[in-house]
Amino acid sequence: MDDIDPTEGRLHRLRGRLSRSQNAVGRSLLGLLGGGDLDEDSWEEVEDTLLVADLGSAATGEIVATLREQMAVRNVRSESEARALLREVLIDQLTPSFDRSIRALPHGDRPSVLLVVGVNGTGKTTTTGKLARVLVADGRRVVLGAADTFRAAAADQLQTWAERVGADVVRGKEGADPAAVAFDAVSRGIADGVDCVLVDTAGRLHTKTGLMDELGKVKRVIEKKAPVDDVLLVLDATIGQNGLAQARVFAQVVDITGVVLTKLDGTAKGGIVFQVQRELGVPVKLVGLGEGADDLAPFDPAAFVDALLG
Ligand SMILES: Nc1nc2c(ncn2[C@@H]2O[C@H](COP(=O)(O)OP(=O)(O)O)[C@@H](O)[C@H]2O)c(=O)[nH]1
Ligand SMILES: [Mg+2]
Repeated sequence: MDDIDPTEGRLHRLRGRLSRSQNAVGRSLLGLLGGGDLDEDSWEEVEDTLLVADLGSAATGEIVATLREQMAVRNVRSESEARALLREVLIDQLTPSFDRSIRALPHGDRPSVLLVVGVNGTGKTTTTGKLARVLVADGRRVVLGAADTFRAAAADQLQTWAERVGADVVRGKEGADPAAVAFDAVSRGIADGVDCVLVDTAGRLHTKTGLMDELGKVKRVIEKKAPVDDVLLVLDATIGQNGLAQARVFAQVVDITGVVLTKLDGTAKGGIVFQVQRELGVPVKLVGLGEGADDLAPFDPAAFVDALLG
């Protein structure tokens, strides 16, 4: 079985990767703000930089307003003063007070249940596998439910992840009812007395009503057995604004409790984090920073902003 990297300090280890992709935003912002006393054109450029980085108009508007006010109030004149102010304003926009813990602790005689949802190819199965590793490394016993029954390959993919860390997988036949597989996985988790059941689901287009209804059913059927503690929506950071439209629909169908933003290693625009949290009112809990088995990190606003500013 695999050795698993300690989860402690992971974000820090992965920070180099994040900052490489994010640096452009930080550099241009600090370049503009660094000298203090900006003219209107420069403020417009600050605004454009934030918009291009996918922060969205609402967050951008607030950030620019606060920066304008505070640059004057604090009489910011140097790059280090500008950096300190910008850091503070950006962290504040990310709502540091959100509870970002993964609700993977068992309840007395019942395991916790986590449901992983999202559009096809965003990284649901990979994230489920990576998360299982983190939990196993933390000493938890985990069962994985392969409720993506559209293709046998999907369950095989999850099974490979599970075997690498010694977790059990519950799967159904190709084409089986995903809700039934999810129910079986939770039943198994209860019978085996594990700490946590992670249910991977099939990717579905948020525009397909039938598939979205099916997802709602998966959740309801699980709840006949045990409450769902965390519903994690997996969003691909590289698709920017589109992720937001997806997020809205998923949130309506299954009550998202947290977001996993994958492929942050592949974009210079991490700004979608700001928009998603703002729109859904739920925290980004985890970020995917690569294809490696241990490239999943807890989201931390301060560390993220530090990476953003380079
Ligand atoms: N670069 C990068 N690739 C990722 C990340 N997360 C997932 N992937 C890749 O995205 C592809 C689709 O992942 P998969 O988990 O099968 O998506 P699913 O259809 O949502 O289950 C795979 O090639 C993964 O290796 C990430 O954080 N960074
Ligand atoms: Mg999958």
